[in-house]
Amino acid sequence: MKVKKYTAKSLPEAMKLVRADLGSGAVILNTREVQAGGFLGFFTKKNIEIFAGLDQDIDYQAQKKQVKQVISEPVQQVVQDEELTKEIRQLKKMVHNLSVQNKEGDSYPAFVEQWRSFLQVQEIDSSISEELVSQLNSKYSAIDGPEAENYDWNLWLTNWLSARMKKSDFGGFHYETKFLNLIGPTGVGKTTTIAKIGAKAVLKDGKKVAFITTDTYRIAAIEQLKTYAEILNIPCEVAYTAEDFKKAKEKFSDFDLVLVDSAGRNFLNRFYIEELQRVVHFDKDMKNYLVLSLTSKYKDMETIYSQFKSLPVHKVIFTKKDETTTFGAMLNLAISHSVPIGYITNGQNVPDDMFEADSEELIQMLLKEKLKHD
Ligand SMILES: Nc1nc2c(ncn2[C@@H]2O[C@H](COP(=O)(O)OP(=O)(O)OP(=O)(O)O)[C@@H](O)[C@H]2O)c(=O)[nH]1
Ligand SMILES: [Mg+2]
Repeated sequence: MKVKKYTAKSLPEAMKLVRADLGSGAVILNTREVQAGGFLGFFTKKNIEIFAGLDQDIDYQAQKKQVKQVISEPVQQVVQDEELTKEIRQLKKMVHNLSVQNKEGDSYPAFVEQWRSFLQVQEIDSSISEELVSQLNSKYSAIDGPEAENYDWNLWLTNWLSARMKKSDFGGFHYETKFLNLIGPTGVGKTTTIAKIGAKAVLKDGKKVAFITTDTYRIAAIEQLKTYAEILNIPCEVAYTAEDFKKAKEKFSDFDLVLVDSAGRNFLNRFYIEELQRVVHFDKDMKNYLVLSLTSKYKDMETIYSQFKSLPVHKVIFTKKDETTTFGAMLNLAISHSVPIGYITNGQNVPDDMFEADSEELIQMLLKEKLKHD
């Protein structure tokens, strides 16, 4: 490139000189103010100096011609547009597959990152999700290309999660023992769920059912269970002491199912578990179902589960599915602690808003949320 210097009194004037000399293809490289004339620093004038050049590698005339041609040849324009669209599509795909840096510094394609962020939003425990995402990444890299777009990733994830769950004991209570005890934190829906299970046993299965409540902490709690008992026309005993509890058990020894309600307490505190054990005799003819609300935090659920583990907990019931869109906790407990899930409740209506849990269905509940996430 040839570079020339132009000096004028003002910038517009200097630009005029450049344009006249080099034409509209001129490139301005630098402009500066300079002092001109004067005597001993007095009476000086300000001038503008422009350094400009003409890049001879760029054939402006040829470019002009090209533009004219494109305008005068619409067919060629269409071809060019199609090529451009193709290029944009390719670029989009490249961006889609572009690697992004994750927190741990590992690098996954955007497709895998999307799943990773979804699993995080769903509160899948990192001990599970990291392994899942790493294997998903291996699978994705192995397939690669357009086939990856059509691959049934939902099925792949279903199989992966399903293989890690202890499925043998999923589902509801099938009269394997006489006594079913529901325990869990305050307000999760223990009493309502007892009413739902009791109603199903009486109305659908035609069983002889009774209630025992050890929740003498609140008067209203006794009334609540007694009301359900009256509606179902079944007996209900209140056990204030271990002796009362033993007597009630004996009284209902020829019943098909005895549902035991208990007071909701802050079971993060072990004291309340010991308090419960003072009244309820947790022997082997009793199944203990831990009731947890899906609206709670997984870490708290895990702590409560660990506190109760020694009873032991035979199954978990998850309540209030209708009040959340986050289902990771269910899968975390089922996978990390091999806890079978008995029922899921999804509303306040007795007895309708409850269904028996099935491992495949739990996974589908999670995957349905992926559609909303994308
Ligand atoms: N949205 C929704 N609400 C529920 C569900 N199950 C129970 N509930 C409501 O949760 C509230 C508490 O239910 P309870 O059955 O009294 O809970 P609890 O665990 O026995 O409570 P405490 O005995 O006080 O610890 C009530 O308003 C129920 O109607 C459910 O699946 N979904
Ligand atoms: Mg209750």
